[in-house]
Amino acid sequence: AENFGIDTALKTLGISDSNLGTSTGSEFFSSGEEISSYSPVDGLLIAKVTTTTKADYDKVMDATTKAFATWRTMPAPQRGEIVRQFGDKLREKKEALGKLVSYEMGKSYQEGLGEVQEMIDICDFAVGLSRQLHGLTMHSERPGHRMYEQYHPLGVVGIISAFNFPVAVWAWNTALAWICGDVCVWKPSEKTPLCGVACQNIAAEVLKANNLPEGISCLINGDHKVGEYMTSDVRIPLISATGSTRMGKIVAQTVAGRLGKSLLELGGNNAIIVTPDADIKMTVIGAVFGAVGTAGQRCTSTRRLIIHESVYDTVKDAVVKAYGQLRIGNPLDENNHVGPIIDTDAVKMYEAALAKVKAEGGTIVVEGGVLSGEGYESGCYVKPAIAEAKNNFEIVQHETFAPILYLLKYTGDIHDALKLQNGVAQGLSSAVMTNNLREAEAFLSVQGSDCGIANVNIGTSGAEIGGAFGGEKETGGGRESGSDAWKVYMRRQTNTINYTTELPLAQGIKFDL
Ligand code: UN1
Repeated sequence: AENFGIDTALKTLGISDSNLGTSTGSEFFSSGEEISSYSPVDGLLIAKVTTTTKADYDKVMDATTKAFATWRTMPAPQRGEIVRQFGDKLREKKEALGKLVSYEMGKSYQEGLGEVQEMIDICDFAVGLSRQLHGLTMHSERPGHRMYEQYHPLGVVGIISAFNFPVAVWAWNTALAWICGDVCVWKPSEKTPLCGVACQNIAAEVLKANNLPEGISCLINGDHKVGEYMTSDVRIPLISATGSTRMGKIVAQTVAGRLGKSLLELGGNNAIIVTPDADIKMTVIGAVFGAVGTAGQRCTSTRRLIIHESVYDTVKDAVVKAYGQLRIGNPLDENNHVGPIIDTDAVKMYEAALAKVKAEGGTIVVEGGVLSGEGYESGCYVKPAIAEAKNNFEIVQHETFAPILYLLKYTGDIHDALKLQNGVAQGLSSAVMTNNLREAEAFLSVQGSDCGIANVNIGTSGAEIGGAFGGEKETGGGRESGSDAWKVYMRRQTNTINYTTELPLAQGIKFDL
């Protein structure tokens, strides 16, 4: 169906009905079973992709290992030039790709465009970085010696990504890996395989135009069984995996079992602390976008509002009022704020979470529910809900990938709020809303938030690519994207050079022959 220009977008992205599957570059091949990609927007089949068999996978590994041998010898700034062209291609296809993200995954078109913008931003960042892969120079303790460190390409990077950011997370990894001299094998979520195909086509176009070998960017498809080919493969020194904590624990153990490196971006249970000194208007915007943006399916989605008792009713009323204005519907229609969640299994988890919070003694203040009728035929549209709860409820301790916001009340000072905020297993994103300098600094201090991301007067979601993205505890400890996150994609080498005719030993050790 011609749904807000989706057919044209599919054409622009080279998504046809036939033979989409495994790829080491421009051609697709596969002999595995088919995955059908249904849109949560209208429930219709978009296209089918074949899964990667072990034989297909070995073909991919042959191509990518071979590609690495040449790609790693290209000077980093020249690899940066390839990434620059890739960023330009993304600019050209931004609307089409944003539309596909919205249609296959269900987030609003605006957020789909935002996601592609994150890809463009990381390309720009990586281009600059391609001239800044610096190591340090140290002073040797020995005369006539020079000591320094350098960073070399690591090899094949295996990327496992989730449905909620079906294109950006791949780009964060790929753009950095490429300038670092690595080659990539990507397994996108089996819930958003066409986003994978579209990105692979864009990358392949650029690589081909530059006469680069097959295998610099590879695509494999399937569920965790296909992921396991990579996690257990000694030819892949780094696995970068985004997804649930459950998945991360399995990946971490498998990769550690062969002493490989893993970069993990797992679940969050993000809170905004609202203190007596909060700007209520800003709080409402941050909290509502954080809770209902991407229909509550970001790792950084706001799950808990920790509100001081003195402003509790004011904040609650304002947030409830804002929820009353939310329009739920086709995410390609820019009049809507909230699209569907990913599939009907996710709808069941949403319903179970609402039942659980009630059973544990919570009070629903904005009723949830599954929408039906015209425009909601896919069965994936749910109402964003709000419940008053306690931090120690089991369901509150748990990350439910759906638009459910828990209101928690605190008494006392910022440290009491921090106890609640840190009192969960996850440690991704956090925020405080306050105009009080002491509260803000306490929140950021050593006794403050234990998360990888801590914001003041900003919500929990919507991080910029320039910072390192990731979190602590059950979030997995990995850092992607900006700052010095590139270092994990390279191997570090310490070099000491003796330019004398003597061979003095370190630590002054005497060893005369
Ligand atoms: C994720 O949810 O997997 O900060 C990533 C944000 C986005 C990235 C989220 N820039 O919400």
